[in-house]
Amino acid sequence: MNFKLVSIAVAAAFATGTAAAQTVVKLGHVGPTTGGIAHLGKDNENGAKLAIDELNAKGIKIGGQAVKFELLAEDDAADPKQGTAAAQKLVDAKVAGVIGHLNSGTTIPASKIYHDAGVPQISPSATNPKYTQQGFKTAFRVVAHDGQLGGTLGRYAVKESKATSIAIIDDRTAYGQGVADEFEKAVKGAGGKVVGREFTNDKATDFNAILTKLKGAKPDLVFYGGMDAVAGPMLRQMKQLGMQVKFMGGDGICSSELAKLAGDAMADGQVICAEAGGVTADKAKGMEEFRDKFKKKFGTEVQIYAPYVYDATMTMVAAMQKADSADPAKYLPELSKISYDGVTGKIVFDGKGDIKDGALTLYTYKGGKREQMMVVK
Ligand code: ABU
Repeated sequence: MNFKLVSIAVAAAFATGTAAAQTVVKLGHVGPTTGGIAHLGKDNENGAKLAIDELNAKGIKIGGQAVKFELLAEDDAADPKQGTAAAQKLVDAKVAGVIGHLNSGTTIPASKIYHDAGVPQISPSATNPKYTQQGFKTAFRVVAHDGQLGGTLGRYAVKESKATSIAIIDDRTAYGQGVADEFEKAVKGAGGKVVGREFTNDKATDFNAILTKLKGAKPDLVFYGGMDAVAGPMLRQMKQLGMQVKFMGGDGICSSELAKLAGDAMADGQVICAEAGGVTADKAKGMEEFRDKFKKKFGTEVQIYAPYVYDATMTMVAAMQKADSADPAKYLPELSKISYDGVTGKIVFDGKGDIKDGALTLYTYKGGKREQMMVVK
């Protein structure tokens, strides 16, 4: 493809009569910045903004030219149709690469559009394995997938939490159903008993019917495959029904916001969730500094994936620097063999585009705050 992405912005220095040419490299970011999980979409978008601002402050040169990175941020509202529309818009705008999308349900259909246009895409948070199983050389992800998430949580529920009767609910999205299936498989593999399986949707607010049905099966642990915006009200309704049993979920519920969404319905230590990445002890200080920097700039705590978005953006640009080109055809081979030392750990991709040696972090909540339990590889 003839991908001439550069547009030249000339910053005229009128005082001296000299002019400095800057190559503008457009990078896309897509996440749901409206709707129920807008707080997560904004968290991701801010991770990209932070990276772009730092890259521009560094004064990077590519192909001998000073580069100005421009972020084209799109909202897909976590909706597959809006996701593909946003992807097409970014392709038409001739972005050099895309960071996103946030949800598996939008990332997977959008990945075909980026693939067909030859545009590299790194998802910082979509965990459905299918994303990197389509044979698209343009698709990468910097987090672990649902097989790892659901598998680890399922084994943990049986072996560490010692749950004997487990109920499962999912939101029927690509992510929610996928992670719940993996969890169920792992529970059964570890000798655990699933006493009920129900589903809802990612916009639901009333769970009384399914919770009442599950309550009859007397579970001592409920797993929810879905996002925090639904998990919070679900926890409230569980408490109202006198069902304050252990509650588990994947990365979609594992936000700072969950404590607010659940209000006083969440008892200390009741909820266990897993982020699909994790920093080992040697990286803890760097992550702490990142969180401080993020809070100072945006006035808000990191929700889940802002550091992964930041790293994904930096990784993409590191590949451009290695190729000395922002032309996707030229830097894509460098991206596939990159080794980037990020704030979230080392980013190296396997042959499918999945992160090699991906970690998970288990969290619980105490006093309304997310508290790290352990990092698992
Ligand atoms: N991984 C949780 C949220 C994003 C998704 O995979 O849909």
